[in-house]
Amino acid sequence: MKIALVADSSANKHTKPGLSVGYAPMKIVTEETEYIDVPDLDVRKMMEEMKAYKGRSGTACPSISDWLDAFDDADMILGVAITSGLSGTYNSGCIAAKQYLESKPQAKVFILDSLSTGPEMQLILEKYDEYAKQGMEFEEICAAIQEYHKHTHLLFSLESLDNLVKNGRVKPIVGKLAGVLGLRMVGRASTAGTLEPLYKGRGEKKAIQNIIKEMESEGFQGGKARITHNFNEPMAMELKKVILSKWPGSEITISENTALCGYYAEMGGLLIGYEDI
Ligand code: X90
Repeated sequence: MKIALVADSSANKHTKPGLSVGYAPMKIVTEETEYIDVPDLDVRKMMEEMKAYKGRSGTACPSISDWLDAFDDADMILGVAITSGLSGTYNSGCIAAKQYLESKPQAKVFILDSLSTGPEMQLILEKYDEYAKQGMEFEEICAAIQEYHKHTHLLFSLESLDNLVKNGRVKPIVGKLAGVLGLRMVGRASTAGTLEPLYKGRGEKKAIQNIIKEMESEGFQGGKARITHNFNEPMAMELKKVILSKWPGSEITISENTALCGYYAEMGGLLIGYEDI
């Protein structure tokens, strides 16, 4: 039986060896260019071009046929989508699933609404992979992943919320907090799958302290943490170091955001997904 792990590209390219994911690409669009969030897109070049670009820009969720391509004719499809609170991606994934089942009624498809994005989706994909490798049945996997999802979280640290505000993903008043040079906002994915500001402070050091404080109060106990960043490896490494000194034995990876998270988290932005088990 062929099993496919699928996600939209906001999950970012997965770096775990042996884990293969079919990505339904999101798009970043300007009045002149369309960047498709595929694994080999040059994200730095895109960010530089966007910085120089003065016109309007936005994003688009994967189409139904993008999802169907990612399903790859598999018999069991285990998927995860960016929060339905901010994107139509989950909805298009569900329509794709319905169409897929019409043409392949014996297949099994489940797509989880992550109520989050990026590195929290990586944790979900890794867990699907574990379940699939253990030979668990489809129904068992669906129940277990929803249970696991209750124990995963997303925090972020952003220097600018301009693209989120411009695209109506946060209220302008929230965006203003991070508008001042050197100020960083630390926030989390709310239970409704929207962006919830928690702290603002000057500099990366303060942001890291706030992230640690939040991880502790949400019950992190030295399990997995997945850090993704926008060309800010020093901050990611520092955060990893601080987590390890407080919770030795934590299993932490660092990787780069691809285009969708890159566009919204903006230069220097950092996301962290972690589990509280
Ligand atoms: O459908 C589309 O066009 C995509 C819209 C995506 C909007 C939000 C992307 C957020 C990316 C920024 C910080 C994390 C916020 C998490 C809130 C749940 C990353």
